[in-house]
Amino acid sequence: GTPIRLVDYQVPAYLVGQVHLDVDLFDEHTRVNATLALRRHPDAPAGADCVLDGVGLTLEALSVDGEPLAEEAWRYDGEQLVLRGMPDTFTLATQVIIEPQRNTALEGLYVSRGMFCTQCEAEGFRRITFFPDRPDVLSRFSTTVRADKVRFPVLLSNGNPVARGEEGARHWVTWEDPFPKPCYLFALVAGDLACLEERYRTGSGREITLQIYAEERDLDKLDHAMASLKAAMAWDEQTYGLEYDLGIYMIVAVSHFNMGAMENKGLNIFNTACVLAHPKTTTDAGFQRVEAVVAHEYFHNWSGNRVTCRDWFQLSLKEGFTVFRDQSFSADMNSIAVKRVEDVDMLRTVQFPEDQGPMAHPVRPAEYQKIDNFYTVTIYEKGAELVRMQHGLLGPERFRAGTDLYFSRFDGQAVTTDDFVDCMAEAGGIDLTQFRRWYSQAGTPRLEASDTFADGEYRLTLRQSTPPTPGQPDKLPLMIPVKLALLGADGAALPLDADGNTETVLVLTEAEQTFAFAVPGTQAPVPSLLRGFSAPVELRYDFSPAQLHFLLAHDSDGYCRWDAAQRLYHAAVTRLLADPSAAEAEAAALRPALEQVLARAMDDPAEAALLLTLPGEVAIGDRLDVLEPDRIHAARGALQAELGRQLARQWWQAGQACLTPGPYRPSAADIGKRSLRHRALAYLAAAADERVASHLEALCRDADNMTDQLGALRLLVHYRLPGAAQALADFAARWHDEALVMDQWFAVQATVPGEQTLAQVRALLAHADFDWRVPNRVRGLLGSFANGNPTAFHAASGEGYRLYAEALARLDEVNPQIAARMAGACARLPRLPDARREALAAALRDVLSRSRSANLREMLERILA
Ligand code: DPP
Ligand code: ZN
Repeated sequence: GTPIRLVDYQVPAYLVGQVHLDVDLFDEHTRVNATLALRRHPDAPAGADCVLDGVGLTLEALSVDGEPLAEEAWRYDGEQLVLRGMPDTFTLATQVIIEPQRNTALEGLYVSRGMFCTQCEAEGFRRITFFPDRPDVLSRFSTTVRADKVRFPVLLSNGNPVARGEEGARHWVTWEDPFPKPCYLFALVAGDLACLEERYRTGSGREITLQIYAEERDLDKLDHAMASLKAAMAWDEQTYGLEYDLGIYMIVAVSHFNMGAMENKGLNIFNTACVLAHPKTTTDAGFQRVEAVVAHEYFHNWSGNRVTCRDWFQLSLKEGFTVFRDQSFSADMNSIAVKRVEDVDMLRTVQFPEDQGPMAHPVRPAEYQKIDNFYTVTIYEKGAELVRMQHGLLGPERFRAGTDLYFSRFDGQAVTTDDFVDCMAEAGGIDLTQFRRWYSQAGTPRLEASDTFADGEYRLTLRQSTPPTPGQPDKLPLMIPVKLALLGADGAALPLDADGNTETVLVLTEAEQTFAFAVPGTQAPVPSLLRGFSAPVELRYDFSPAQLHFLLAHDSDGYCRWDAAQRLYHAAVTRLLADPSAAEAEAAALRPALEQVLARAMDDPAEAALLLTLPGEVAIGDRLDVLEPDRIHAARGALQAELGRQLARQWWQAGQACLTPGPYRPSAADIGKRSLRHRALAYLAAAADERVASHLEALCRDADNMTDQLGALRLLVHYRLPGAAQALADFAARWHDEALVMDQWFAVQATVPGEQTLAQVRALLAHADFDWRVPNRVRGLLGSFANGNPTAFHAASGEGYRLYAEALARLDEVNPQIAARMAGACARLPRLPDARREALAAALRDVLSRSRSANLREMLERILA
């Protein structure tokens, strides 16, 4: 297809001031009447056509200033409506028919379990009515929703309800949103919904009504989202000085949803997986996800809605910043160190591979075919790292001055990432010219560090380089903040300057630079590098095992402790790949480090659990030149089993010490304990400890919460322990009415290591509870299979690839966005060894030849390029 390019950006020919929508919902179709007040953009060329987007609309009526339009003055090709010879200002009225009941792509207006709902970001609004569907057209919306009053008692849209009425069996409500917004923030809901309603008083004393809507059966699963929303509102007032701006804030839970959630003005629509939470059905990870996503969407009210994006190349303007905000919020609500490690782990295991493969793109891309394909970890998580680096360079006070400037200067406007960086540079009084390259240059920078110590001087040399990425062969040096401490023999950080500071930020701007420090004594210090993961780079430094053990024991930086442990584990697994018989010796060598972590584990069980987690099979594979999933599985498994055996007593003790008596609470403290306990049980399961199977069976059967039940189930099934089959059957019998729990049941089975799982995945695809139209179910089965089961997905027979390719083709007919997203799991193709690469390429070429959607085609073309 033809790409859309950033350099081609032009202002829209016409803007829309006021828009009124009248949406009449029926069983077979929906009629949408739209009235748009259009005016020519002051900077648009005179005489330019008025172009409105509209995909798959059946046009029933069209008038300009109340008069039907002559045939030759307009044309509609199924995607765009072009009006010729229009005056500078005019009113356009259109009437169209759409069919939400048949909309399985879940873009625009659709039906989920009998409820009408919308998803308009990025380009769904054009499937509802004719409109300039681009984020730089900001309009004031009023919306009338009409439907059967018995089946759809709740009728919602953005803003405030201003009028309502009845007409026989039907009723209607009119909503008005006082804030001009781009149409991607439009939302509409009609359904038979229950509601949890509470109040929140802002810092300035305004009372806000908070409503969370869900199906009646889920009403008891809304308390956590409500508490999270209030916490987020208070946090944003305190941290950024930002208050909510309407009198009402609504969230609606929807079962069929392509994304996690959507920040529509005043009316967020959420995937049930990101809003429903109950101890019986939701894991600790689920509770934390709800807290994070509720906050994320709330924070968008300012970073996204009040100040929005000029065009979709600027997507990270709102997403990178808002992820940074939600990460900071979650850190404050739980643990700063633990949250940082979790975020870094995800960045390194998911974003780095994206940045090193065929999908690599800058945080501000230069071109795309389907913007839906660019809701990526690079735009979101790497984008957040760019904001975090600016926060680090400015310090908290000047960063806040920068955000104040940004929100006041651009309130009500659609702007660019450059505008954001301008505010930071201005408020921070620093030159960020070179820093901007982070936005335009793709790829993960490599940072090589080497050092010398002589005559009381420690010299650290840093070299940077960024490998080529598609379309960007040559890279320029970036501005890289490297936070550093030097640890003395006793493990304490040495003073680095006359003021006695023990931590500093080296700002690397050249390809290579050397930094010198006076260090008393005769012993070389141990460098604590890239503290807090101060830049999203791959750090290479030739740490000795002794240095890593030392950092793990003494470094006061949580990220550096964790990174030291990860380096030790990677090294051990790498040696085991060469000599599989050495598991016992490798485990014995790691043992002192693990024992020392376990000895002080109760100080911070959550951190201990992270320190005790071996890198996953996928992450190990990503470090190797040749992917050998079976050998990786065997090597990692042998190490885990040996550690389980050699430390069995300590694992049982840790599990015991981490019991959380009393009712389940999703507090950071209890979550940490459960996480360490399950880590310990995983080692014991790997070791096939003689008591572990019955312990897990009992936990899976009797626990009062989903974290314990599901954790136990996964270990039973993945380690093929006695009782696994029965536990799976019992679990399904117990939870078959809870869709979100069953998603996990599918995922557990799809991730059992080994080629024999392929038959199981095929069986599950044919299971009565599998549904191609429910993205959560598709992700649960197919997503976890392809992303989390390397031994099956990459089976030497090529069968995993064929199965997956068939599924992509099938999915593409139902939901192109999800099909394209799932295709991302194949992006490691260029790194596969010959036979596998050919097998996957052949399977994908076959899908490409049949693919109907531009979404899936763009992904496959990039991967196969
Ligand atoms: N709803 C998605 C998010 O919040 C897209 N904006 O990230
Ligand atoms: Zn977002």
